[in-house]
Amino acid sequence: MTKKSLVGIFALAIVMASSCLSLHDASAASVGPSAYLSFADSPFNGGSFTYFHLETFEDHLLNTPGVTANSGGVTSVVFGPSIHDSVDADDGAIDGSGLNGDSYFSSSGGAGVRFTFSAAVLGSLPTHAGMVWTDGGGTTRFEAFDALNNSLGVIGPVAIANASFNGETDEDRFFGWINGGGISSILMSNTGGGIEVDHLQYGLAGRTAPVPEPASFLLFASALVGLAGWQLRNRRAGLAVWRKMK
Ligand SMILES: [Ca+2]
Ligand SMILES: [Ca+2]
Ligand SMILES: [Ca+2]
Ligand SMILES: [Ca+2]
Repeated sequence: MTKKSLVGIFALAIVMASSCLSLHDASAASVGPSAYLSFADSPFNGGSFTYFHLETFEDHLLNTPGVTANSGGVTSVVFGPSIHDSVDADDGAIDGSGLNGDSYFSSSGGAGVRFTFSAAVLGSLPTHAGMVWTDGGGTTRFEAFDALNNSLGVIGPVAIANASFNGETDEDRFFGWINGGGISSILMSNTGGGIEVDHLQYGLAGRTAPVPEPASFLLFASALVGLAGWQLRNRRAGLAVWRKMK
């Protein structure tokens, strides 16, 4: 093995190792905020997905597969039977009010609500994830995280909240992210009062097989380095034998 090819193997190993440490796909992009009165307004509506889940909370449960929340609960359960701020269409009529639908509520808007996805349950982390902010105070902020839990970026803070907490839907906005390398969680917060969100949605697009885990990339890269080292040792041993024979 020549010195040149050894350098090549080392370079390849470094590229492979570094590619697994950065799981931000070149096509990664934020989506929104955009006005949202029904799923027809979703930027993800009509996309081609291997799987796609939409949680409207109209069954009063957070029970779409492979997702958990770090705080709060379904509004009708943790807040009470009235003053819900659902996505407008969920009560059967786009009429400027979400009072008769259900949503997801947490009492600390500042801490926000983080939804975390399970690759084990879903087969692969979603490449598309988002939710609709429906109520709260102050300014609103959305953040998404990649497969290694590094931030993909932040949308906002944006001033979208009106001064009322009575189910109005003209303030409701969709926030989301797309990342080919997978999204592990999304976090929504606002600076005043509680927070209410709805239409949590997430899907896998653009690939059908799971992305190899970082560990296997590292294993492959270190195997290449090991092979290069073995070749180098063999070459030196060969040279020593050849010199002795001379
Ligand atoms: Ca709803
Ligand atoms: Ca309505
Ligand atoms: Ca609202
Ligand atoms: Ca409001």
